[in-house]
Amino acid sequence: GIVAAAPAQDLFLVQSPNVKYTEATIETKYTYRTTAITQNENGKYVASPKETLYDFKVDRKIPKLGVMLVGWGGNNGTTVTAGIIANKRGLEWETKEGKRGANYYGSVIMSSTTKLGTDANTGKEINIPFHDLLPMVHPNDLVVGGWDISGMNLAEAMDRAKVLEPSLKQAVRKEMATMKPLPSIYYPDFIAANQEGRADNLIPGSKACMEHVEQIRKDIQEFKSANGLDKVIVQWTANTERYADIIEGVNDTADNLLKSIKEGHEEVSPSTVFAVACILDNVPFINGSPQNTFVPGAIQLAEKHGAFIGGDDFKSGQTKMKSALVDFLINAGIKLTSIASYNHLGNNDGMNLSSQKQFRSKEISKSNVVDDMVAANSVLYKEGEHPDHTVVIKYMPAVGDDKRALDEYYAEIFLGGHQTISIFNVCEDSLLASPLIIDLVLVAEMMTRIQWRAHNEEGAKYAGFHSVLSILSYMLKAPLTPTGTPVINALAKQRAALTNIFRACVGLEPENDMTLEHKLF
Ligand code: NAI
Ligand code: DG6
Repeated sequence: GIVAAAPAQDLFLVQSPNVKYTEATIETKYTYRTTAITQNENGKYVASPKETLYDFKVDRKIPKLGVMLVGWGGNNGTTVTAGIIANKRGLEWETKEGKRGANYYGSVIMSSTTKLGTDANTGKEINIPFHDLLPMVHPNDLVVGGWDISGMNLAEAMDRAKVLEPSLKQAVRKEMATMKPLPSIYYPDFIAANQEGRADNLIPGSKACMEHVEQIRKDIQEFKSANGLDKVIVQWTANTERYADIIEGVNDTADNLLKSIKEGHEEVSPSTVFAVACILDNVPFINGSPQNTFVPGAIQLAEKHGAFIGGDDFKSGQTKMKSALVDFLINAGIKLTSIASYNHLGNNDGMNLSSQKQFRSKEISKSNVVDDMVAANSVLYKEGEHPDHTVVIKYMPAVGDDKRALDEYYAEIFLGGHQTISIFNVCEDSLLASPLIIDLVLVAEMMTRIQWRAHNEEGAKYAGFHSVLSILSYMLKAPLTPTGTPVINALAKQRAALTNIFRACVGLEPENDMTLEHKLF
């Protein structure tokens, strides 16, 4: 292997003729193996193993990173901020169940492991924290900021959220009280009318305009320089908006979208204005809510600027279970025939979703999450056949942030029998979503430091991944993918894509569970 510089801070080193470490980079020559299918004249599939050679280059310098949340004063915004402070300070606090300490449970990057390989002597699996696969930012080092239409400081907003234990709140209160969201843009028609009461921290103007775009760009630049940051990532964790109509000449192309913002067209949403501001400055923008922020014009603009975008809608509790369970059922050859998904919650998100247009955005993102698994099984489902699927959300103030999700999965088994699975899932919503916010930031940032090129192209320049970061799918209910490419909802596949792309960047084969070493001797 060509080891130019031992990776002192790294947990492992790859010794291979295809991997080269320099002070600044990890460079790999990677063979991507797929199977190309054609059909011959008899209609028979012909499967041909295919190899494509890529070069990957990883920038090893970990930047000082900032994250700006739109909706910083909300339940997710305050919870993730308090969580990072608690971890940074290694806090412990008393609860009725005894002492609890800060952790990053629920973060796939911080709290899950991945198999590095097999011990050459003992044959045992060696697993390492996911975070150690590549030189990633540590969440304790994140600088958090953001905007909110509500001007409450983060300590008061954390009380309003009713998520954290009083003893934990007490420990972070002083620092949180110094944090105040920047004023934001508020176009009342896009979120529920019941949100009006908290809109007291506003940039003037109630429809899209270039001044709003420019103000957001300025806010990001100022945050960056005030905190001495190398990079910023922006995430929408503000209220779910209604869908924007897609109108020819308005938001269908990048130029039309920019023109519509200039002209103050009423169909441009606040989240799209934030996305455009970020795209223009190459700041990665991730949408954690279900609305169609990324209208075709926004996607085209991102592609033009080579800016990273990702979305939509955090996949935290009920849907994460669904995308694991349905994957299991259908891959077990069990014919799922219906899913009834009901949930009630009592936080501000629930109140916003009690309004029909905003609920509709959520209903759409929660409903399409099994399509790929169904379509992949032509033994169980005929062309166009689909399990019944219904999604109900009710606002129930008493349960606060502790959403109750009740799901019934009804399936057909052997010889006309039935399997009925009933799930009662208490999802502490913001405690499930906060680690996803962190994962999205860490992965999106990492992707800004990975480049690729076709291996055999003489003098070819390295390029970044496609603007639409579908690698973020694991954390999202309705993954945005490059136009015309498949959407993968199955949780296991999403995790495999994330793991194996990261492995490829250090020259390791995809994780496989063949364990032939334990079977062929
Ligand atoms: P929340 O209602 O507590 O927080 C949203 C915040 O956004 C509020 O403080 C509100 O004042 C602010 N806001 C609204 N419009 C704004 C704008 N234009 N600019 C800046 N701030 C604005 O809601 P929560 O629970 O924090 O959830 C946030 C979003 O994440 C919701 O859209 C929710 O549907 C979505 N989500 C939440 C998940 C969870 O498990 N908690 C999972 C999936 C998605
Ligand atoms: C009720 O469904 C409110 C929603 O905002 C969810 O809590 C959120 O989208 C998380 O959904 P899920 O299905 O991933 O638990």
